[in-house]
Amino acid sequence: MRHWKSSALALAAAVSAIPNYAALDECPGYVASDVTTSDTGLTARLSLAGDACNVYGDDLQDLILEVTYETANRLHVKIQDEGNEVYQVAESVFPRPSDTIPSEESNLRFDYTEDPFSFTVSRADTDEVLFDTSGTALVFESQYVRLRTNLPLDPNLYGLGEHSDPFRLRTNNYLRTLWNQDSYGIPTDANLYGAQPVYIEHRATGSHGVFLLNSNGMDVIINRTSSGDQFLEYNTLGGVLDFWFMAGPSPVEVTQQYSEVAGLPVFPPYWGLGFHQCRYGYRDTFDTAEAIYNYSRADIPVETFWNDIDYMDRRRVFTNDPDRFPMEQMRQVVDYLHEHDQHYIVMVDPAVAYTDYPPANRGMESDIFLKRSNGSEWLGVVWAGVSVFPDWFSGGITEYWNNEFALFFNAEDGVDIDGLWIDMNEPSNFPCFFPCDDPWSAAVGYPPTPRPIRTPPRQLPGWPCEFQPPGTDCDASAKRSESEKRTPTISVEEQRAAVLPKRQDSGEWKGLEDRDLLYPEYAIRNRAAYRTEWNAAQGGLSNKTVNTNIGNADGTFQYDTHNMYGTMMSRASYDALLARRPGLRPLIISRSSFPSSQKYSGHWLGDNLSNWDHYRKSIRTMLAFTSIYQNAMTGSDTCGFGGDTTEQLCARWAALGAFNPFYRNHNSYNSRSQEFYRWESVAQSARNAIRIRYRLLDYLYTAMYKASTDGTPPLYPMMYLYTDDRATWSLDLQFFYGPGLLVAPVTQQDSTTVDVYLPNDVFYDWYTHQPICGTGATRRYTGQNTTMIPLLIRSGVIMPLREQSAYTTTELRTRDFELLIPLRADGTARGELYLDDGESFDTAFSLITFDYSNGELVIEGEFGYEIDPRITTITVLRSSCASSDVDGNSERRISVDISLNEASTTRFD
Ligand code: MIG
Repeated sequence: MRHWKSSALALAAAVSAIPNYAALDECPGYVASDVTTSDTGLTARLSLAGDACNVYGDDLQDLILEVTYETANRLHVKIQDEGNEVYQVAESVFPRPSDTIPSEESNLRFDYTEDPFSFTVSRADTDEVLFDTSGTALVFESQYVRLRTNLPLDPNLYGLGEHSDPFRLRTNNYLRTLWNQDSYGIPTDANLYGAQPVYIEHRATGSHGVFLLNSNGMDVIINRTSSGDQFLEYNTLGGVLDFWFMAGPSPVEVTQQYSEVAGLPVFPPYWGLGFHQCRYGYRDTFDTAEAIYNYSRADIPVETFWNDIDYMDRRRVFTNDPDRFPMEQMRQVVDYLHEHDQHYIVMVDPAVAYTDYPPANRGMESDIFLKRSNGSEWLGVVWAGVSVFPDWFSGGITEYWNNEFALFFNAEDGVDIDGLWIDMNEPSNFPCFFPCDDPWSAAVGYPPTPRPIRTPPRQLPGWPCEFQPPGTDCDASAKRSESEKRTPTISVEEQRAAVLPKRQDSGEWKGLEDRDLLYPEYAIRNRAAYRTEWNAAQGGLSNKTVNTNIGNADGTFQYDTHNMYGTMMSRASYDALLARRPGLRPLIISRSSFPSSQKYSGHWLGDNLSNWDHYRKSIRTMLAFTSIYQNAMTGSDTCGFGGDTTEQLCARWAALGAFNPFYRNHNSYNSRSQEFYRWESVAQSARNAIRIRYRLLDYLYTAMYKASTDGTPPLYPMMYLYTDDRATWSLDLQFFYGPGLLVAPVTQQDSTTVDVYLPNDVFYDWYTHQPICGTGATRRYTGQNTTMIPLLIRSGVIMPLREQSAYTTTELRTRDFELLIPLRADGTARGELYLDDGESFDTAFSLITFDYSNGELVIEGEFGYEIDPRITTITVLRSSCASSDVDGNSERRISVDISLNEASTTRFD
């Protein structure tokens, strides 16, 4: 421990948002020596070039530079400490690629200057510099690492999440903190639930990407110097500089190249792409069953029903409320859903109630919870009251987590879930005075007294008397609401005394010793730390989370691994779901994320609000996840989570949500009910949009398959498809759903108009099939009432559609196909279709290509999965936008009977 700060200093540090540049200017930088070049890269020693500046910790004397040309389009540059002690992300959590190629085969080139050390990454063919650290000293200290790259003025930068800022980032005075945080209301200019230290820069000459594998808290600053020079600067609280540069040159290629390092997204089961209904506040099984029934009565397809923490007994994970969600009733609901080809999902939180109940007791016996230095469990406060937190690094965690899932989610006598929702895994910890040394007094009120939601139609055991119908035995229910306390294994005094971190194991990559793991001198701008006075006064990193000086079983500390907590929970949960249903692809939706979490879970965008601003923002944040961070299965809470939605907003959002890969209506316990059947216009909008989504479901499924095999994004921001058209570079209110469908929702309240930017290309209206000649200008869509959403078909992309929609995806899979063939000006179009059983790993599949030109449709590919449905209609759309040899615009519908089990060629004259 260097020293403890007075709280006044901590306050000053917490609110100072930017690095002390004057002090950092004194830092000597490094000088390179012992350069060894090989076929595939180079290594060098970097030595501190002068007197240590020790601005935010101690300067490290000797560093090692390692440069590896990994593929033609991927370059790895790593700067780490010579002693191999500085914390690095464990290989077991994030395995690194081991590819190498001869440097002369690379499209990227690494160059360096010895003294002071700096480097550039350039395009090998054009010498264009993409990354350039010259002019600003590298600072590598025990608790602070700074690296700056010069950039062209006003660059087009995307990524660096999770945030709700515009898709194209601001370039002036912009600071993005990466530190996972429970973020109700998803404010802009703030760190949110996940950390995604990757960006894409787009230029007229092409796109490239930069990924920094570092899980420490950091501020990334994009700004200009006083003399107007543009830069991007990493300021981390530790870790090493572990960069991958991706050459692109298209944005799609950049993100594909990124997936080779960070991993490909999970391929969700087919049913997972159906519509999901959820809410916080279904207060019992009857309430849940009623909503399921009301959906079917309103004829709005609902594929999956969800229950939130309401089902738990006093909010304890792996329990059910014996009165409101008794097991036999839960099982009836689940049976009913399964009998109707529908599905069921519930939430699991990481924190386990520190009370005398089996999941806590078993966890304690298996020693899998995070601990203090004195060996006692570290206690925080979450929904269930005083809680302990799983240590995902502990040796017994897989067995523990698998076992809890096997027991509670047992198909024979438990809750037979089909998928999983994981929340609070930043991890979130309720306010407790920091350091959190008396969780019992902080836990007063948790688990919360159930709140009134609506007037109660039936008795609610455990609820206060005033919310019960007449005649309720209030004494009995009051008894059950009293939460039992576990006798703490240590006293409050001992908790207080045990604030020193446990001494870490020595060894590679575990982290330098003697760091201040609670109050690092450089204070990242953690929103929870600086937004409210209380938080500021309490210091930074550990607010609303597990104390950062708590050690993990592998000898690392939360200080270094915090940002990966949710990802490790996703991985453990993925394994647990797989163990209970071997062979079936798990569907998990997680709130927290980090590079590689996409290998295990999809993501919802957290606690947005039911307002127009958040409706609009849902698009840009979704695009960043699906199209940069490789998290294909992403969506926001349709109709909004917090606050009360309105009929108009919910009608619009029902349609927009249908074009999120993950489509779920969810809201908060005290918000007005917003199931789609609650208003006729919303119901109508939802029916329309779901019908379109379902007719296109195989097209989406094919896009998700591709995402999971080669990283092709399932959604395309406009600039991904029209990279040369500058007008597209900043667009984030319209986007492509798959490669061929342009979604352009009305985005303003009380408006029925939307201006859609159409690049120079041929489009067709989805509804009328009328050709629309894009000219690089906006086109106004008027008269769009709240049940409508403008959709345009991009010419050239053949879409396989189901002839009809259905109530469930099981029924949908029996429908025949229509092939929609929107011709380019040159009379050609191509498309793809992936088919399999919809849920198994390593199963028989078909991957079919459709190729249309000169009036001939060629169907080829692999035909491993046999299906009965056939192509029964071909619809060819033709325009005269750019071609003189087509006379007039035309649509041709032809009845056909073409098998999807074999190759064929069909001529249409
Ligand atoms: O502190 O489980 O983002 O979707 O409904 C709130 C209750 C905890 C936050 C999630 C939200 C969920 C809620 N959870």
